[in-house]
Amino acid sequence: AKDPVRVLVTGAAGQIGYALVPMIARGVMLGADQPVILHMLDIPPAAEALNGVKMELVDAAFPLLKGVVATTDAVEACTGVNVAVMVGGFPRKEGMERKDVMSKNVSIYKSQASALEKHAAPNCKVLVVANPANTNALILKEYAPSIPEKNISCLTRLDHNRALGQISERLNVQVSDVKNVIIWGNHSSSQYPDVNHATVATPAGDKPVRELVADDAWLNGEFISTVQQRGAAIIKARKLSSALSAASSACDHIRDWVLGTPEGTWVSMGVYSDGSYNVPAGLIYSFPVTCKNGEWSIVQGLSIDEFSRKKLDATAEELSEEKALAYSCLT
Ligand code: NAX
Repeated sequence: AKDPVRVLVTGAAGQIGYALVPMIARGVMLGADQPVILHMLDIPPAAEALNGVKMELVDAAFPLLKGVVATTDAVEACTGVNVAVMVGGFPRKEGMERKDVMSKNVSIYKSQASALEKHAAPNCKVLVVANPANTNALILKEYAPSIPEKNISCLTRLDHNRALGQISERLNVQVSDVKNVIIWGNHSSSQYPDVNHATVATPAGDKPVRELVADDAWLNGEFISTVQQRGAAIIKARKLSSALSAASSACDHIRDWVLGTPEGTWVSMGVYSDGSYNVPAGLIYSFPVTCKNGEWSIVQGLSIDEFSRKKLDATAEELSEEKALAYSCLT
Protein backbone atom coordinates (compact mmCIF):
# COMPACT_ATOMS: atom_id res chain seq x y z
CA ALA A 1 0.00 0.00 0.00
CA LYS A 2 1.13 3.56 -0.69
CA ASP A 3 2.36 5.82 2.13
CA PRO A 4 -0.20 8.48 3.05
CA VAL A 5 0.18 11.95 1.56
CA ARG A 6 -0.34 14.86 3.96
CA VAL A 7 -2.67 17.51 2.57
CA LEU A 8 -3.08 20.89 4.26
CA VAL A 9 -6.32 22.85 3.83
CA THR A 10 -6.29 26.32 5.39
CA GLY A 11 -9.62 28.00 6.09
CA ALA A 12 -10.95 24.48 6.50
CA ALA A 13 -13.91 25.56 8.62
CA GLY A 14 -15.20 27.77 5.80
CA GLN A 15 -17.59 26.85 3.04
CA ILE A 16 -15.05 25.77 0.42
CA GLY A 17 -13.22 23.82 3.11
CA TYR A 18 -16.41 21.99 4.01
CA ALA A 19 -16.88 20.90 0.40
CA LEU A 20 -13.19 20.19 -0.20
CA VAL A 21 -12.09 17.99 2.70
CA PRO A 22 -14.52 15.14 1.95
CA MET A 23 -13.42 15.16 -1.70
CA ILE A 24 -9.79 14.83 -0.64
CA ALA A 25 -10.67 12.07 1.83
CA ARG A 26 -12.53 10.18 -0.93
CA GLY A 27 -9.54 10.21 -3.26
CA VAL A 28 -10.89 12.78 -5.72
CA MET A 29 -7.73 14.87 -5.48
CA LEU A 30 -4.93 12.30 -5.40
CA GLY A 31 -6.50 9.09 -6.64
CA ALA A 32 -8.64 6.26 -5.34
CA ASP A 33 -5.57 4.28 -4.21
CA GLN A 34 -3.81 7.12 -2.39
CA PRO A 35 -4.24 7.26 1.41
CA VAL A 36 -4.24 10.78 2.86
CA ILE A 37 -3.77 12.54 6.18
CA LEU A 38 -5.68 15.82 6.35
CA HIS A 39 -4.22 18.85 8.07
CA MET A 40 -6.85 21.51 8.66
CA LEU A 41 -6.02 25.04 9.77
CA ASP A 42 -8.36 27.83 10.76
CA ILE A 43 -8.29 30.79 13.14
CA PRO A 44 -9.34 30.68 16.83
CA PRO A 45 -12.88 32.09 16.31
CA ALA A 46 -13.52 29.10 14.01
CA ALA A 47 -11.83 26.49 16.21
CA GLU A 48 -15.05 24.93 17.42
CA ALA A 49 -16.53 24.73 13.93
CA LEU A 50 -13.25 23.22 12.73
CA ASN A 51 -13.50 20.56 15.39
CA GLY A 52 -17.03 19.84 14.16
CA VAL A 53 -15.66 19.23 10.66
CA LYS A 54 -13.11 16.85 12.15
CA MET A 55 -15.92 14.99 13.94
CA GLU A 56 -17.79 14.62 10.65
CA LEU A 57 -14.68 13.33 8.89
CA VAL A 58 -14.38 10.65 11.58
CA ASP A 59 -18.09 9.86 11.25
CA ALA A 60 -17.82 9.47 7.48
CA ALA A 61 -15.37 6.57 7.97
CA PHE A 62 -13.45 7.27 4.76
CA PRO A 63 -11.27 4.23 4.02
CA LEU A 64 -8.46 6.38 2.55
CA LEU A 65 -8.34 8.82 5.46
CA LYS A 66 -5.48 7.81 7.75
CA GLY A 67 -5.52 10.78 10.11
CA VAL A 68 -6.83 14.28 10.75
CA VAL A 69 -4.99 17.20 12.29
CA ALA A 70 -7.32 20.11 13.15
CA THR A 71 -5.53 23.10 14.58
CA THR A 72 -5.29 26.88 14.85
CA ASP A 73 -1.50 26.67 14.99
CA ALA A 74 0.10 27.32 11.58
CA VAL A 75 3.30 25.48 12.43
CA GLU A 76 1.47 22.34 13.52
CA ALA A 77 -0.74 22.59 10.42
CA CYS A 78 2.18 22.94 8.00
CA THR A 79 4.46 20.30 9.47
CA GLY A 80 5.30 17.60 6.97
CA VAL A 81 2.66 18.51 4.40
CA ASN A 82 3.17 17.39 0.79
CA VAL A 83 0.31 19.44 -0.68
CA ALA A 84 -0.98 22.75 0.69
CA VAL A 85 -4.31 24.19 -0.41
CA MET A 86 -4.58 27.73 0.90
CA VAL A 87 -8.27 28.60 1.16
CA GLY A 88 -8.09 30.76 4.29
CA GLY A 89 -8.02 34.50 3.91
CA PHE A 90 -9.60 37.76 4.84
CA PRO A 91 -12.78 38.44 2.85
CA ARG A 92 -13.65 41.84 1.47
CA LYS A 93 -16.44 43.27 3.59
CA GLU A 94 -18.84 45.99 2.57
CA GLY A 95 -17.33 49.44 2.71
CA MET A 96 -13.75 48.18 2.99
CA GLU A 97 -11.03 49.69 0.86
CA ARG A 98 -9.15 47.41 -1.49
CA LYS A 99 -5.94 48.37 0.22
CA ASP A 100 -7.22 47.32 3.66
CA VAL A 101 -8.25 43.88 2.38
CA MET A 102 -4.93 43.54 0.58
CA SER A 103 -3.04 44.47 3.69
CA LYS A 104 -4.80 41.80 5.79
CA ASN A 105 -4.12 39.12 3.20
CA VAL A 106 -0.53 40.17 2.69
CA SER A 107 0.15 39.68 6.38
CA ILE A 108 -1.63 36.29 6.42
CA TYR A 109 0.27 35.03 3.35
CA LYS A 110 3.57 36.38 4.58
CA SER A 111 3.35 34.48 7.85
CA GLN A 112 1.94 31.29 6.32
CA ALA A 113 4.74 31.38 3.73
CA SER A 114 7.29 31.20 6.55
CA ALA A 115 5.44 28.37 8.28
CA LEU A 116 5.33 26.38 5.04
CA GLU A 117 8.93 27.11 4.15
CA LYS A 118 10.18 25.96 7.53
CA HIS A 119 7.90 23.02 8.19
CA ALA A 120 6.37 21.57 5.02
CA ALA A 121 7.83 18.46 3.38
CA PRO A 122 10.50 19.11 0.75
CA ASN A 123 8.93 19.63 -2.67
CA CYS A 124 5.55 20.56 -1.18
CA LYS A 125 3.12 21.76 -3.87
CA VAL A 126 1.14 24.87 -2.98
CA LEU A 127 -2.19 25.98 -4.42
CA VAL A 128 -3.60 29.35 -3.35
CA VAL A 129 -7.39 29.63 -3.64
CA ALA A 130 -8.09 32.61 -1.36
CA ASN A 131 -8.56 35.96 -3.07
CA PRO A 132 -6.80 37.91 -4.38
CA ALA A 133 -5.49 34.47 -5.38
CA ASN A 134 -2.73 35.45 -7.82
CA THR A 135 -1.30 38.13 -5.56
CA ASN A 136 -1.58 36.04 -2.38
CA ALA A 137 0.41 33.36 -4.22
CA LEU A 138 2.99 35.94 -5.23
CA ILE A 139 3.40 37.09 -1.61
CA LEU A 140 3.70 33.48 -0.53
CA LYS A 141 6.41 32.95 -3.13
CA GLU A 142 8.35 36.03 -2.05
CA TYR A 143 8.28 35.06 1.62
CA ALA A 144 9.11 31.41 1.10
CA PRO A 145 12.25 31.82 -1.03
CA SER A 146 13.40 28.24 -0.46
CA ILE A 147 10.20 26.81 -1.96
CA PRO A 148 10.87 26.55 -5.71
CA GLU A 149 8.66 28.90 -7.72
CA LYS A 150 7.58 25.85 -9.73
CA ASN A 151 5.80 24.64 -6.60
CA ILE A 152 3.59 27.69 -6.08
CA SER A 153 0.38 28.22 -8.02
CA CYS A 154 -3.05 29.77 -7.77
CA LEU A 155 -6.47 28.51 -8.77
CA THR A 156 -7.92 29.54 -12.13
CA ARG A 157 -9.14 26.05 -12.90
CA LEU A 158 -12.61 27.01 -11.73
CA ASP A 159 -12.69 29.70 -14.43
CA HIS A 160 -11.34 27.16 -16.93
CA ASN A 161 -14.05 24.68 -15.99
CA ARG A 162 -16.69 27.40 -16.19
CA ALA A 163 -15.55 28.13 -19.76
CA LEU A 164 -15.79 24.42 -20.66
CA GLY A 165 -19.26 24.38 -19.12
CA GLN A 166 -20.48 27.37 -21.14
CA ILE A 167 -19.28 25.86 -24.42
CA SER A 168 -20.81 22.51 -23.55
CA GLU A 169 -24.19 24.12 -22.80
CA ARG A 170 -24.13 26.28 -25.90
CA LEU A 171 -23.31 23.36 -28.25
CA ASN A 172 -25.25 20.78 -26.29
CA VAL A 173 -22.24 18.47 -26.14
CA GLN A 174 -20.67 16.57 -23.26
CA VAL A 175 -18.39 18.80 -21.20
CA SER A 176 -15.80 16.01 -21.28
CA ASP A 177 -15.65 16.38 -25.08
CA VAL A 178 -14.62 20.05 -24.86
CA LYS A 179 -10.96 20.86 -24.25
CA ASN A 180 -8.16 23.39 -24.48
CA VAL A 181 -9.94 26.56 -23.51
CA ILE A 182 -7.53 28.96 -21.80
CA ILE A 183 -7.90 31.35 -18.90
CA TRP A 184 -5.26 34.05 -19.18
CA GLY A 185 -4.28 36.34 -16.33
CA ASN A 186 -5.92 37.23 -13.08
CA HIS A 187 -8.62 35.30 -11.24
CA SER A 188 -10.83 38.39 -11.40
CA SER A 189 -13.21 39.90 -13.89
CA SER A 190 -10.23 41.04 -15.97
CA GLN A 191 -9.37 37.41 -16.82
CA TYR A 192 -9.51 36.47 -20.49
CA PRO A 193 -11.32 33.21 -21.30
CA ASP A 194 -9.93 32.31 -24.75
CA VAL A 195 -11.51 29.71 -27.05
CA ASN A 196 -9.28 30.28 -30.08
CA HIS A 197 -7.53 26.93 -29.65
CA ALA A 198 -10.38 25.02 -28.02
CA THR A 199 -11.88 21.95 -29.66
CA VAL A 200 -14.80 19.56 -29.30
CA ALA A 201 -14.39 15.82 -29.86
CA THR A 202 -16.84 14.65 -32.53
CA PRO A 203 -17.21 11.30 -34.33
CA ALA A 204 -15.32 12.95 -37.22
CA GLY A 205 -12.42 14.03 -34.98
CA ASP A 206 -11.69 17.21 -33.03
CA LYS A 207 -13.41 20.33 -34.39
CA PRO A 208 -12.57 23.94 -33.45
CA VAL A 209 -15.03 25.53 -31.05
CA ARG A 210 -15.08 28.68 -33.23
CA GLU A 211 -16.23 26.64 -36.23
CA LEU A 212 -18.92 24.76 -34.31
CA VAL A 213 -20.31 27.77 -32.46
CA ALA A 214 -20.08 29.89 -35.63
CA ASP A 215 -21.05 33.03 -33.72
CA ASP A 216 -18.03 35.26 -33.10
CA ALA A 217 -20.20 37.95 -31.56
CA TRP A 218 -21.24 35.52 -28.81
CA LEU A 219 -17.74 34.09 -28.36
CA ASN A 220 -16.14 37.56 -28.18
CA GLY A 221 -18.90 39.04 -26.04
CA GLU A 222 -21.41 37.22 -23.91
CA PHE A 223 -19.33 34.07 -23.52
CA ILE A 224 -16.40 36.03 -22.11
CA SER A 225 -18.49 38.17 -19.78
CA THR A 226 -20.50 35.17 -18.54
CA VAL A 227 -17.31 33.38 -17.50
CA GLN A 228 -15.81 36.55 -16.02
CA GLN A 229 -18.97 37.30 -14.04
CA ARG A 230 -19.91 33.76 -13.07
CA GLY A 231 -18.72 34.15 -9.48
CA ALA A 232 -21.00 37.16 -9.02
CA ALA A 233 -23.92 35.29 -10.62
CA ILE A 234 -23.47 32.43 -8.13
CA ILE A 235 -23.44 34.87 -5.21
CA LYS A 236 -26.62 36.50 -6.51
CA ALA A 237 -28.37 33.14 -6.80
CA ARG A 238 -27.06 31.37 -3.71
CA LYS A 239 -26.39 34.38 -1.47
CA LEU A 240 -23.08 32.61 -0.92
CA SER A 241 -20.03 32.36 -3.15
CA SER A 242 -19.08 29.30 -5.21
CA ALA A 243 -18.05 26.43 -2.99
CA LEU A 244 -18.64 22.99 -4.47
CA SER A 245 -17.33 24.06 -7.88
CA ALA A 246 -14.32 25.77 -6.29
CA ALA A 247 -13.54 22.66 -4.24
CA SER A 248 -13.95 20.35 -7.22
CA SER A 249 -11.72 22.55 -9.38
CA ALA A 250 -9.05 22.66 -6.67
CA CYS A 251 -9.03 18.84 -6.79
CA ASP A 252 -8.74 18.95 -10.60
CA HIS A 253 -5.83 21.38 -10.33
CA ILE A 254 -3.81 19.25 -7.91
CA ARG A 255 -4.74 15.95 -9.56
CA ASP A 256 -3.54 17.07 -12.99
CA TRP A 257 -0.41 18.67 -11.52
CA VAL A 258 0.57 15.52 -9.62
CA LEU A 259 -0.70 12.82 -11.96
CA GLY A 260 -0.30 14.65 -15.29
CA THR A 261 -2.57 16.09 -17.97
CA PRO A 262 -3.86 13.75 -20.69
CA GLU A 263 -1.89 13.74 -23.95
CA GLY A 264 -3.06 16.58 -26.19
CA THR A 265 -4.88 18.41 -23.41
CA TRP A 266 -3.88 21.47 -21.46
CA VAL A 267 -5.42 23.15 -18.43
CA SER A 268 -5.18 26.64 -16.92
CA MET A 269 -3.07 27.31 -13.84
CA GLY A 270 -1.90 30.52 -12.22
CA VAL A 271 1.90 30.20 -12.22
CA TYR A 272 4.98 32.38 -11.99
CA SER A 273 5.47 34.13 -15.31
CA ASP A 274 8.78 33.60 -17.10
CA GLY A 275 7.86 36.16 -19.76
CA SER A 276 6.09 33.68 -22.06
CA TYR A 277 3.61 35.38 -24.42
CA ASN A 278 5.19 38.70 -23.43
CA VAL A 279 3.49 38.58 -20.06
CA PRO A 280 5.73 40.49 -17.65
CA ALA A 281 7.98 38.13 -15.70
CA GLY A 282 7.44 38.11 -11.96
CA LEU A 283 3.65 37.99 -11.90
CA ILE A 284 1.56 34.98 -10.95
CA TYR A 285 -0.50 34.80 -14.14
CA SER A 286 -2.83 32.13 -15.48
CA PHE A 287 -1.44 30.31 -18.52
CA PRO A 288 -2.27 27.17 -20.48
CA VAL A 289 -0.08 24.42 -19.02
CA THR A 290 0.56 20.74 -19.44
CA CYS A 291 1.79 18.65 -16.51
CA LYS A 292 4.10 15.67 -16.46
CA ASN A 293 6.08 13.98 -13.68
CA GLY A 294 4.69 16.45 -11.16
CA GLU A 295 5.78 19.57 -13.06
CA TRP A 296 3.81 22.05 -15.12
CA SER A 297 5.09 23.74 -18.22
CA ILE A 298 3.53 26.60 -20.12
CA VAL A 299 2.21 25.60 -23.54
CA GLN A 300 4.34 27.50 -26.06
CA GLY A 301 3.76 28.75 -29.57
CA LEU A 302 0.01 29.43 -29.54
CA SER A 303 -1.02 32.21 -31.90
CA ILE A 304 -2.36 35.32 -30.20
CA ASP A 305 -4.50 37.61 -32.35
CA GLU A 306 -4.89 41.33 -31.81
CA PHE A 307 -8.15 40.98 -29.85
CA SER A 308 -6.52 38.46 -27.51
CA ARG A 309 -3.32 40.50 -27.16
CA LYS A 310 -5.22 43.45 -25.73
CA LYS A 311 -6.96 41.22 -23.24
CA LEU A 312 -3.75 39.46 -22.17
CA ASP A 313 -2.17 42.87 -21.60
CA ALA A 314 -5.13 44.34 -19.71
CA THR A 315 -5.24 41.53 -17.16
CA ALA A 316 -1.42 41.69 -16.79
CA GLU A 317 -1.75 45.41 -16.14
CA GLU A 318 -4.27 44.74 -13.37
CA LEU A 319 -1.93 42.17 -11.81
CA SER A 320 0.98 44.62 -11.90
CA GLU A 321 -1.19 47.13 -10.05
CA GLU A 322 -2.20 44.50 -7.48
CA LYS A 323 1.44 43.59 -7.03
CA ALA A 324 2.35 47.24 -6.40
CA LEU A 325 -0.52 47.57 -3.93
CA ALA A 326 0.60 44.40 -2.12
CA TYR A 327 4.16 45.66 -1.89
CA SER A 328 2.97 48.99 -0.54
CA CYS A 329 1.32 47.05 2.30
CA LEU A 330 4.55 45.33 3.25
CA THR A 331 6.21 48.18 5.06
P1 NAX B 1 -15.29 31.38 4.03
O1 NAX B 1 -15.32 32.75 4.63
O2 NAX B 1 -16.49 30.50 4.15
O3 NAX B 1 -14.05 30.58 4.65
C1 NAX B 1 -12.79 31.14 4.83
C2 NAX B 1 -12.19 30.50 6.08
O4 NAX B 1 -10.86 30.99 6.21
C3 NAX B 1 -12.94 30.86 7.37
O5 NAX B 1 -13.25 29.68 8.10
C4 NAX B 1 -11.94 31.74 8.10
O6 NAX B 1 -12.04 31.61 9.52
C5 NAX B 1 -10.62 31.17 7.59
N1 NAX B 1 -9.46 32.04 7.79
C6 NAX B 1 -9.42 33.39 7.82
N2 NAX B 1 -8.17 33.80 8.07
C7 NAX B 1 -7.42 32.69 8.20
C8 NAX B 1 -6.05 32.48 8.47
N3 NAX B 1 -5.21 33.50 8.68
N4 NAX B 1 -5.60 31.20 8.51
C9 NAX B 1 -6.44 30.17 8.32
N5 NAX B 1 -7.75 30.32 8.07
C10 NAX B 1 -8.23 31.56 8.01
O7 NAX B 1 -14.87 31.59 2.53
P2 NAX B 1 -14.98 30.54 1.29
O8 NAX B 1 -16.25 30.74 0.60
O9 NAX B 1 -14.61 29.19 1.78
O10 NAX B 1 -13.84 31.13 0.32
C11 NAX B 1 -12.50 31.07 0.68
C12 NAX B 1 -11.65 31.91 -0.25
O11 NAX B 1 -11.69 31.41 -1.58
C13 NAX B 1 -12.09 33.36 -0.35
O12 NAX B 1 -10.93 34.19 -0.30
C14 NAX B 1 -12.72 33.44 -1.71
O13 NAX B 1 -12.67 34.75 -2.25
C15 NAX B 1 -11.85 32.48 -2.49
N6 NAX B 1 -12.39 31.95 -3.74
C16 NAX B 1 -11.51 31.73 -4.76
C17 NAX B 1 -11.88 31.12 -5.94
C18 NAX B 1 -10.88 30.84 -7.01
O14 NAX B 1 -11.30 30.35 -8.05
N7 NAX B 1 -9.59 31.14 -6.86
C19 NAX B 1 -13.30 30.77 -6.19
C20 NAX B 1 -14.10 30.61 -4.94
C21 NAX B 1 -13.79 31.61 -3.86
O15 NAX B 1 -14.49 32.80 -4.12
